[in-house]
Amino acid sequence: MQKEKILVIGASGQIGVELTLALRKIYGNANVIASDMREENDLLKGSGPYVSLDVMNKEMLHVQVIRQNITQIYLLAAILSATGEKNPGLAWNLNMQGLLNVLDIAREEKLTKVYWPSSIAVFGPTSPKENCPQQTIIEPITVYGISKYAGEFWCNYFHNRFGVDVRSLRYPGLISYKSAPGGGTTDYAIEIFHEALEEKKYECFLNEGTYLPMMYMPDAIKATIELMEAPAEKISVRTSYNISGMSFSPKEIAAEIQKHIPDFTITYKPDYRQNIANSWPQSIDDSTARSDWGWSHEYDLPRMTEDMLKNLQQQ
Ligand code: NAD
Ligand code: AKB
Repeated sequence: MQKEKILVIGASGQIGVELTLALRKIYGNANVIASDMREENDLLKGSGPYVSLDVMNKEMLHVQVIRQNITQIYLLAAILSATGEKNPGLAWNLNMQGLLNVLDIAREEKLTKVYWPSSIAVFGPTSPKENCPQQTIIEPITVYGISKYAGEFWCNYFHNRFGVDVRSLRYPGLISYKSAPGGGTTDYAIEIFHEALEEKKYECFLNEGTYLPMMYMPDAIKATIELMEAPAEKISVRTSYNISGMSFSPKEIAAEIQKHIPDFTITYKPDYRQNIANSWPQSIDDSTARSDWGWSHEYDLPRMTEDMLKNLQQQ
């Protein structure tokens, strides 16, 4: 069997840090190369190789893939929804060209697998709000959502036309305590924990009733690894799979935190991110992922809240 050598691009980000550490446990530290445009995240230091890499520089990326005998790429470099609205051109360029560079190199070098995440941001105001299905009306209103939807079809195209084994998940908002979030609309659900512990109060940039699909990072890492390890014949979706963990509103997560910190208070001051959040579904139907490759989540709101507070207190 071919020995896998993995390149993680965007490894210093919110998902990248935890995914790199999880992959290193499975494939061995030396076989998972972390890379990013920014400096190596402290949590990665000493755990395995790191290279400085700009995914937009296709030539340098290609050189690294050949030099390091890379067989799989996990592409995590992207500009997320809220930051993307501040600089739509930049978001489109990075999110599209970065993916096309990786897919081209994967085809040329016959990589065994590629992972690229999409997002619930592909859905728009005309998609169903409740239990949004795998296949439905998809009319995103953010540049981030447009880039993710286009990216899904590029993945499908490279699979059908060139046989590239590229796999993808539409992550909901991800909640984690290890590394900071990178400029999304769902970031409030992380900020709220830090502020609850440090200030005992939080001013939320979404209004109290804004329900959004969310997932705790351990579930997201589990889903990613399970998808990538599933036999190819189990993968019926070559655009991107819906996956779901929990859904809650700012009011509900605040009430859950108050069970642990009774004097915590929340106020609401919606900004431009409210419009983005309003365009997304409130909950996701992930039955295709469940039946194709056995996906199931572990964390609900109470369990995630307890674990977040425990770990942040220890930090
Ligand atoms: P992040 O912003 O925390 O991390 C992205 C990393 O990419 C950063 O470390 C950044 O320095 C790096 N990067 C940016 N430009 C680069 C370039 N040109 N070359 C190399 N590296 C570059 O993002 P994240 O939250 O970890 O998200 C990772 C992926 O998952 C993205 O595709 C994102 O759209 C997707 N996703 C994230 C969430 C979430 O809630 N975090 C939800 C849905 C989808
Ligand atoms: C964001 O809010 O932009 C991300 C996402 C849901 O893709 N967390």
